[in-house]
Amino acid sequence: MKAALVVPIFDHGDTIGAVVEGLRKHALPILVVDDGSGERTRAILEELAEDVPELELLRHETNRGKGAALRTAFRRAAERGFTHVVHLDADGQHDPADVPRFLAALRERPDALVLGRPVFDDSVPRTRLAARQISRVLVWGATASFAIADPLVGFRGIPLAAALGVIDRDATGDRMEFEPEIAVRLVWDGVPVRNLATPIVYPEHGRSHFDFWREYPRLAALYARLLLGMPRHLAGIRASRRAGRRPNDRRSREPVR
Ligand SMILES: Nc1nc2c(ncn2[C@@H]2O[C@H](COP(=O)(O)OP(=O)(O)O)[C@@H](O)[C@H]2O)c(=O)[nH]1
Ligand SMILES: [Mg+2]
Repeated sequence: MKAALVVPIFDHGDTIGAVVEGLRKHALPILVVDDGSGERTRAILEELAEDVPELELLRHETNRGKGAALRTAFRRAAERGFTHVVHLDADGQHDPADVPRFLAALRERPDALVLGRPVFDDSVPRTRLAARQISRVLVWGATASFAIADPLVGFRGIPLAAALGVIDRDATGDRMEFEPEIAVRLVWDGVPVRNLATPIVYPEHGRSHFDFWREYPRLAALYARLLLGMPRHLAGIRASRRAGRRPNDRRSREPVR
């Protein structure tokens, strides 16, 4: 396994420094995709790229969306010869100290998709939890399984060959709908899933670009498409269930620390 770390970023200049600092401890190449951030974040990223030799800065000139940024990162990582990436958010909601657990899970099952299973503290807004619950149930329907514990999580271990198989074949969404979509499509392709408990915090002054009214129609359309597509993919779903069986695996339910 040859792994790199990936961070998609849009205007999260205030938090990226600490995230990169946390990631450097793992001594792996870091790919940061600046998805058309404004001046301030752009300047911070340029400075970081100068200070951190193992950091490669990729840029979209205009904002194209988190899904588009992740696709850029996956393609670049594969081009550089990496077989796997671990990606996490730039806004400090994920704990870089958990990266080795994602790497260990990938090493143990190089063919599997490793998803964070969010462990929230009291900082999580109630409305977010409710929206997440709806997403989970819809994705359980679309995969006819409980393989995916949380389809919206942005802390993941990705087997690149399988992910490129999806993004080179299917026109996946550009924005926040990309993450649930690729997870479901990987399950449809027979890829087993491991869910790793990991903390997700909502910092007091945290800024989210998740605009409910902008994302909601996109997510609703995606879930409708996925639910309709499910019957055609039952064979793959069964294969992943046979190969994985991970959601019920005690190891995948272990608490963090
Ligand atoms: N590349 C890219 N990243 C984005 C975009 N919007 C958000 N992000 C990044 O995706 C991650 C999650 O976004 P965030 O706004 O925190 O959404 P939330 O955590 O779902 O509320 C962060 O690392 C953001 O910097 C976007 O349009 N493009
Ligand atoms: Mg966030």
